Parts: sequence; C-alpha cells; structure tokens
Amino acid sequence: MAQRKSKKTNSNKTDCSRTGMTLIDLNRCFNEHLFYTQGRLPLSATLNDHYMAAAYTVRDRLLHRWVCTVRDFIREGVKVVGYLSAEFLLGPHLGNNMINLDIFDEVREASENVGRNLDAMLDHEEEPGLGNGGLGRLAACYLDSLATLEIPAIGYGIRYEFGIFDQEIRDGWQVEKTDKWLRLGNPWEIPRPEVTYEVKFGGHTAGYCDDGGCYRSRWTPDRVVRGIAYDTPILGYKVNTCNMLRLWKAEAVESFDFASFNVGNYYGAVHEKVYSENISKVLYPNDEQIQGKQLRLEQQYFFVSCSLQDMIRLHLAIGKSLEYFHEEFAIQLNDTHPSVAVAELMRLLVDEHHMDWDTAWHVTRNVFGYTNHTLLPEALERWPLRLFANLLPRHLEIIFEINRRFLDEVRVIYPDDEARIARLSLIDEQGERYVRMANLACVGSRAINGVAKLHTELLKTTVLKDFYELWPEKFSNKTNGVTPRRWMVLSNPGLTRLIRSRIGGGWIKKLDRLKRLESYAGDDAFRREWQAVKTGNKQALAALILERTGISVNPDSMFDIQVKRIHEYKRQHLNVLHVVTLYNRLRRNPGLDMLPRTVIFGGKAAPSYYMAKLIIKLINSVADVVNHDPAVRNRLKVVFFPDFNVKSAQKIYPAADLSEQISTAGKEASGTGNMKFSMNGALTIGTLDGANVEIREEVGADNFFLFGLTAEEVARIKSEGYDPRSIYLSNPDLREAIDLIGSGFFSRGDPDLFKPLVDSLLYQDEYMLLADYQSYVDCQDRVSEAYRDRDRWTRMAILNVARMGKFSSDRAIREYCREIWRVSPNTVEMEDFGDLVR
Ligand code: AZC
Repeated sequence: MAQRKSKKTNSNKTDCSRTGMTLIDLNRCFNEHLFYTQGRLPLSATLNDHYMAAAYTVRDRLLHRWVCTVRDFIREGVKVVGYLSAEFLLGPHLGNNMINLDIFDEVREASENVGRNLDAMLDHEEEPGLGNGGLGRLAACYLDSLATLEIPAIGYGIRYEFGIFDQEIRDGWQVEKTDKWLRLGNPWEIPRPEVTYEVKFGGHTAGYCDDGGCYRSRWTPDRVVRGIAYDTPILGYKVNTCNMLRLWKAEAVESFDFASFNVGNYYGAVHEKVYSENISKVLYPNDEQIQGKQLRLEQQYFFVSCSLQDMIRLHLAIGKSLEYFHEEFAIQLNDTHPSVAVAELMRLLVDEHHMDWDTAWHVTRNVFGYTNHTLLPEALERWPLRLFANLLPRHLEIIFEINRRFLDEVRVIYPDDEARIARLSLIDEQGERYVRMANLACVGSRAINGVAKLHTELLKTTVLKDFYELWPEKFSNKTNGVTPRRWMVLSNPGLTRLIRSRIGGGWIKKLDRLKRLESYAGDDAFRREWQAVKTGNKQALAALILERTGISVNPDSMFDIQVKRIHEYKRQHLNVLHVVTLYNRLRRNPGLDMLPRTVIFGGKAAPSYYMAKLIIKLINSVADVVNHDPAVRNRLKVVFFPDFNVKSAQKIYPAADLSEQISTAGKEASGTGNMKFSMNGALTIGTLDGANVEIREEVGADNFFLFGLTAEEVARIKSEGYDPRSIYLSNPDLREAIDLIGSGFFSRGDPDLFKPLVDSLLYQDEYMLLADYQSYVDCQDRVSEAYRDRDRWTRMAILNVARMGKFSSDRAIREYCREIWRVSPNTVEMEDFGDLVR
C-alpha cells in the first residue's frame, strides 16, 4: 500500500489538516459539516444541525484513528477480543468522544466564542439505550477500557430499533414509552450494507455421507434472515486505538416476494419482510429474569451467528487456517445470552467448513470465556427443548452430541453418581425438558468467571458447584470496574478540575494514582473546595429534579440516593421503610432536631414485574404525603426521579452524599453503581454484598456504613426457618411503619393498594427486609450523626475517592487480558495517508 510510506507520527495529533486538532481545524470542519452535511447556513441552523455538525466533526477524527487501527489489525495479525453481548448500554457519545480525543475544553471554548451552547448540544443527544442495566453498562465500560489499553477488540451485539423503554410516571405509576432513539438519525454509526450474513431458522436436518465417507448432517431451514452490520467507532482515551462496536440489524433476504406480489397478495409479500425485521426490533426490558419467548432466542442466535461468521471471515482474510482460530480470537460470552455460540461455532466449523469434530471442539473450547452475572435462579436461562428443536434443529443435535461426549467423561470421573450427572447435563430432564444455557457455556468455555469476589465464591459453592468440582482450574474472579472517563471526567468536571489542580491528570488512565489525594483529606482549603464542588453538583441536580418532577429540594440537605433497576432483591422498599420511620418520628415529635434529608430514588421496573411497579407506586405515594405534610417542614423530602438512564446518571452520581447499596447479602452479583457513587465522593451505606465487600476493604471500614446480615447468616437463617412476622410483632417502629403503609395512609385510604407488598413482607419476606430493618435504621442514624460534622464527612468522602483505584474498568480489563484472553496491547500510530484525505 502506497500510503504506508507517507508520514507517520507517534503523537495523538496528526498533520492531516482534514482531521487536525487545532481550534481552527475544528471550526472549519464544523462549518463544513453544517454546510455540506446538514445543508445549512449558520443563520438557519437548528440545535439539531449544530449537534450533527459537532458529532460529524468529532467522528471524522475517530474514523481517522479507526482506519489506522484496522490497518494494524490486518498488518500485524494481532489477537483480537470479540466481546459478545446482547446489550451495550453506551450512553451519549459526543461528550465522551471529546474527552477521549482530549479536545473537550477547546471545543467548549470554540463554541462559546461563536455563541453556540455546547451543553445544549450535549443535552440534545439521544442516548442509545441498548441495554437494561448493569450488564449492558459493564459491556460499554469494557469497550472504553479495551480501546484505552490499546487492545484490539470488536464488540458484537444487536442494533435494536427500540432500546430500553422511556419511563414516565403517571399518578405515581410507571408508564412505558417506546424509545425512539433513531428518530433524528444516528451520526455515530456507519452502515455496512455489504457486510451481511445469512442466518437460518427452523426446518429439519437429514444425514448424508460426504465424499470421504464421513457421516454428516445437512440442515434445511424454513426461513433465512439477513444480518447487516452497523459499526460504531470506540475510541480509547488519549490513544489512537479506535475499536469498533458492530451491531446487527435484521432484514429479509428478499425484500419483496414477487410471486405473491404478482398475484395481488401485497400484504403477503411484505409479511416476510416485517417478520424478519422483527428480530432486531426491540430490546427485551427484563433484567435478572428470563422470559422464555421464542423471539428472544431468535435474537440471541441471530447476533451470535452473524458475529461468528464475521470473525471467521476476518480470520480467513488474513490467510490463516481455521484450526488456529482460537489463537487469533478470544471470544467472551457476556452472560448466557450469547451462549448458543458454542453450538453455532461447532456447526460452522463442522458443517460449513468441514472440520472434523475433535479439531472443531478443540478450537471451540479454547476460544470462549464465560462471565456469569447473577445467582438468581429466575435469571438462569433455559429453553424448552421443543422450542429449541423447532427453531434450531441442527444446534440441538450438536448440543446432544456435546452432551453425550461430556457426560461420558463425567461418568469416568464420577462412576455411578447419577444425581451429579443429571445436574451437570446440558439437558434438564425433570418434567418438561430444557436446554440449560449456563451448562452449555461452562462446557464450551476455557474460562469461567464471576464479577466480584463474593459472587465468584458463591458461584463455586452454589449454582456452578458441580462444574467447579469438575474443573476448578477454569474458575476465576474478575471484579467489575467502571470507566473513570465517563463516570468522573465527563460527569463531574468540577471534581476533575479540583483533583487535577493537586495531583495532575495521570489518574484518568491510572486510577490507583488517586491515592495521592489521601494527604489532602486533612487540608482545610482542599476540603472547602471539595464541598463547593459537591454543592454545585447538588444545585444542578436540584434544578433538574425541579424541571422533571416539580419538586423543589434543598441542596443543603443530605442527598441520599438509590438509583438502579427496581427489584425486590435490591430492596428499594427497605429504603422506603426507613423513610416512613423518619416520617413517624417527625409526626410523633414535630420539634425533632432531625438532619434534613432528600431521599432520591430512580430506576426502571420490568414492565411485567408487578411487585417492582408497585414499589415505584409506593415511593411516589409516600413522597406525595411526606412532601406535602407541613409538619415535616422540609426536614424530609422524597423524590422519584423518572427515566433513570446513562444521561441522567451522569448528573445524579456526582450530586450524591449517600449511596444506597442495600441488597440482601448474596443476591447482588457485584453492582457497579456502588463504584460510580463512591468515585464521585458519596459515602456508602451497604450490606456485605457483591463488590460492596471489596469497596469497604479498599476505603476502610471507618469510611463505609455497614449494616445487615452476611450472606452466610442469610443462608443459615433461611435453612433454619425464617419467620418475618415475629420480627414485625416484636419491633414497634417497624410495625408502625408497615401498619401505616398497610392502613391506606399513603393510598388515599385504600388499604388494598399496597396489600400485596405488605403481605409479601409479613408472610414471606424472601429478601429478608425485616431481618435487616433495625440494623439499617441504626446505621442510618449513624450516617446522620456523621453528616452533621461536615469536615469529618468530607474527609471520609475524600478518602473514598482516593481509594477507588481498584474499581477502574482498566484494572478489570487488564486482568481479563492477562488471565483469560491472553492478548496484548498494540500501539497504533497515526498516519496522514498523503493526498488521499487532504
Ligand atoms: C448485573 C448484576 O445484577 C450486577 O450485580 C452486576 O454488577 C452487573 O450485572 C454487571 O456484572 N446483571 C444484569 O444486569 N443482568 C441483566 C440480565 O441485565
């Protein structure tokens, strides 16, 4: 290639003026895009035109780096990570890419000079909400870290036309609105209409003998769908590595059935098209709960098949034989959602590329890694055998064959242990038969990991115990992390500026360096500046709360925040019990000297999860009463912040004083919100669950508000017989709180509204709220006491931030690279490509 001879530079900047990084270059490019891309003169340009021109200006710089990154993929033959995930909860791109290009301040200045409002542009961007919560957001943080660490990687997923629903609150209830994120176009994606693969569904298989006399299976599908690639560039922080996220959109193979059309059956003709396009239409809005819908399995198989075919094509394109596929790719299964990949890779290698079974199995077993994200039994995916057989008949054959060989091995190790064999089997044979996707992922992977120390230990002793006993060497822990670029630099510019002023900016890439802040915890001036930043962030959130809910909150009160998906195990209703307890204290003693608190909730409930929706209604009902009771006199405010998403999260975490991480011990696999809060200077009130355990280890027990049972205690009490009613009867404050809810006090006198919630607490209490209630309330009292001493609180907050280094997703990704993927960085050098792009 002639261009390679042209100028190269090691720096982030380039001589290519088309994508130059000076203010003049950026301005020129912006104006050109306004003119040539949007077709507008500055005078007639709308906010959307400005946003689009800014996005394309930034994107040009990404694409330049992308081209250089891809050049190295091909030239260097480097090992690539393929991250397979049904969800990527990216959040808005513009600000983040400006941070990673290191041009944020320049662009702000340039915009202000010409009277354009950068914040309005940033605010205008629709976020791609292609995920439900933690798992999808983790995937997005990992893409950022992979690029920042200069690891060649491709994220593979689904380009849902409608992402996670928008949440509105009407009369206190959640109402779901379709998320039309593509309405104004998406400047960040590049459609690749020529990168397409066919994906087959249904039909039947038949055996035949190939030319070499080998028995093979031929699959005749009854439906074929085409996947089209849409690529989004993912730039690392202050590096030239620009990886890609490749999302698949489903289309009909024949967009028109001419035979039907000619006989006048117009609707019949377009039916096939509509049916095929359905596959990538909408994200299933459930987290931690499976819904055995055929369309969901179609989505999973669709994106997995496209992605594997794509990786195989890339591998063959560099001239390597498929026997070495696992040396060129490391593929991570983000939960079991993509685990049908194990069977699909076998099918592609054996049926389509005519590899023998043993070689194919060797490749498969060495290419995959599997991350588990949950211990909740209702989240463990299994598919009814009948459904699976109808949709993927060939894959079921392959799974049976994998299972036969696997169970033969198991029988040698554990002869006569039929119970164990039944548990390990890929097929659940009790009652209706199911394919167990976690078992398939375990058998087909080289490495299996949990997402926090406690979670990994519990995996080994509970849901994956039999696999751990069989292959202990496959298991490891990879505690989650989050990217400080989005969650500190972009979300909290005030704090970033303050930290930079004392210890420089090296921590943005090496988060451990925040340790250097420890010595400032005792510095009065620093603490005052710290408090000023927090107050500014709280004022900004207060303004947003007023705009979104009409509720006015006092930025001088303590902001006590719980934002995450609504789920009984996360126990938002335990938080409500505390609020009602505080309210009862005020009613009993109107003159009480109580620390003013603003308790803020946010999060979406799965549309079909009745209890979660009732919890939202409860929060809003309690808020309604408390916020309007004159006796409270602003000492207590309750807010449900609607439509919690990445964009609002960026405003919420930086404004928090107290972070609520109060799940029942043993239920939250890790949590990542806990990390974002603490990095932004909130103190945590939490149980010993998920990554809370490690956060407490890092920040120190003195700087963490611990309460509640341990996972072991929870298990023991459950096994001995737990009786929530006896706790209710013996604790007057708890009883008063529950009775007030049960009486209809918060539901305009209707005692039935919250009865299902009250009854579930009194007679079942699956998540042991009552067992932890007193410990929680006592701990909250300690929190209030501590907050009264602002200097002490600020010291603790500074120490929290200083000690969060471990929870950077860079650390997590380094561990994955070293211990699971065995990949190393590749420094991408900029090249100006001569006359090609000038
Ligand atoms: C979540 C876990 O609940 C959370 O604890 C963890 O931090 C996160 O994954 C990332 O590992 N699980 C999900 O979000 N699950 C789904 C299906 O959305």
